[in-house]
Amino acid sequence: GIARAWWKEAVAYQIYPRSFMDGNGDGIGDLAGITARLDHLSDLGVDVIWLSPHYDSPDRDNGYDIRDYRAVSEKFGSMEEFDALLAGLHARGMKLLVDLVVNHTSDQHAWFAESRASRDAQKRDWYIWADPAPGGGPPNDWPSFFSTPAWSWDEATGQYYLHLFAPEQPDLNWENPAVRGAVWDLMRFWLDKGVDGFRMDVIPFISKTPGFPPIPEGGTPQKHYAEGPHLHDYLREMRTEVLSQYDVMTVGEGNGLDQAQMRRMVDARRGELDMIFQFDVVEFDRGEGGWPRDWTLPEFKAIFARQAASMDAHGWTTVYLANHDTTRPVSRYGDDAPGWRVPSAKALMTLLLTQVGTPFLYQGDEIGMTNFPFTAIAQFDDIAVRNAWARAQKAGTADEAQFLARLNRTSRDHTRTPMQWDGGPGAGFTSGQPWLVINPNAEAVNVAADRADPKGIYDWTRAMIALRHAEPALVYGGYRDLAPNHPALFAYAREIGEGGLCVVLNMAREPQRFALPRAAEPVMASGADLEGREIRLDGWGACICRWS
Ligand code: TEU
Ligand code: CA
Repeated sequence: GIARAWWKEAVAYQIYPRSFMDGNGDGIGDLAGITARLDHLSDLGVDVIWLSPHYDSPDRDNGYDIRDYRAVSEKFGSMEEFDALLAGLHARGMKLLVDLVVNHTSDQHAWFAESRASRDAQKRDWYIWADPAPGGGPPNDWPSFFSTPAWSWDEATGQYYLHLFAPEQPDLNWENPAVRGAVWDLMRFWLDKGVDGFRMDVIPFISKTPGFPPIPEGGTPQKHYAEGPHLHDYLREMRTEVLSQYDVMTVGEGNGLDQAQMRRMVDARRGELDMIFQFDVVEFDRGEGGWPRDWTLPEFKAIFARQAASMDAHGWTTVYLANHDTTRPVSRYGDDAPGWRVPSAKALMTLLLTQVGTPFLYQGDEIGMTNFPFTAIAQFDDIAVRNAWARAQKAGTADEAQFLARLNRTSRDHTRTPMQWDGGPGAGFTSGQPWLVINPNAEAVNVAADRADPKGIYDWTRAMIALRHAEPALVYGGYRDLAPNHPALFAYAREIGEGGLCVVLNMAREPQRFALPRAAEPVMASGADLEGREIRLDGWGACICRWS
């Protein structure tokens, strides 16, 4: 059987601090704001909070460019307010994961200033410097994730430095033991404060192929830095040096990795990470040039079957539908049209909370927040958008209408708009001018309105979390897709031995009927009922039964 662990049984919830709750009216969410809203989280029943970066940062990439790993962002508050948040979570029985962003730092980090000072600076090899290619230009053809080359020229010292993301996010040189030691130190700093673990940003990318070879023919540049030659050594060193001394949980991003590679990072016998974010669910519907493509439900279901199959007694995964890099699940996998938003959001919450892996909810999805209807490029904040637009303009290919159409279905800013607490001004998020646009539907779609509705999404989500906590089969049970080819129904069983639960979701508007393969009792239903062995489902209905 599977060894029990608190982090396998937990339900996690991601907070993007600048958009959760503004405590002081400057328009930016902050730590005091989160602390003021802790009852929202404990009422919901979540066990673990993942807090996106709360550190001192020039915010080129909204905190994923860290200037000082041991300081709290002035925008978010003080170290005292961090301690108060942590104490408030612990007092309510919740745990806190902080974000560990150590593939790169900000270019304003003191380490980078020292590194770029001169070619023989003591910290020169804390970052990745290289001479121009023999014919001139960058050392190789790797692109960054933000529409520029991955190399930037440093005029003063006559070399290029590597950045897989923005030029303001230089990559650390993990080959250097002093760099690793500094990372272990900053991890201990937060662990000694009592944080309960880390979410690890682009952790598969920390080890680069020496010599920086060009992109392989027909391949991708990730080949040379996702699961690079020393990734597993570094992760094991991290466990020996740091993690093994604390009872904590770790979750790594799995970007750029296939199933076998991800599996190596979370196999408990290897002593690396506890669980991983698999990327299929947030990448499978992207086609040419990042445009959304048409997809079918069997494709979607196959992702969850693969996630389940990738894990066994020795490995663990997560399940999630959104984070701060995606769009809103109800607009993406559900149906955000009037009349369908609420039932489809409930169906998606049911899916999230009954699948294999530790579930991660994203803020606002518990009330079915939707994508934002962007009408102008000026409304976006994300560096990914700004850089892509700048590049298109430079290349003379900028077509604003087309660009907007694509971003309305793909931009990361859809999940970054402020949390909608009530229907008042500032959506109850701020008494000031919000840092990012607030969705015009906040008047109707908000926490106060949803919680006042006994058939609301929040209450359904709370009941689903309670069910997950009560039913070991939902955590440790096996996974069986009961109708992998059905075009509209998602039906599966979570079983331990002979017993277990069966989940049937209608993922479309047309009513459906589903004949269960064996007798069952209803457990929870929304827009569905069980008669004999047949489940009748309204559009986007959801039903959970227990095998008799
Ligand atoms: O994201 C890394 C990642 O998975 C990318 O695919 C990201 O979604 C893409 O760049 C979007 O344009 C992590 C963080 O979650 C993201 O917010 C940061 O921008 C990035 O690392 C750099 O730290
Ligand atoms: Ca604030």
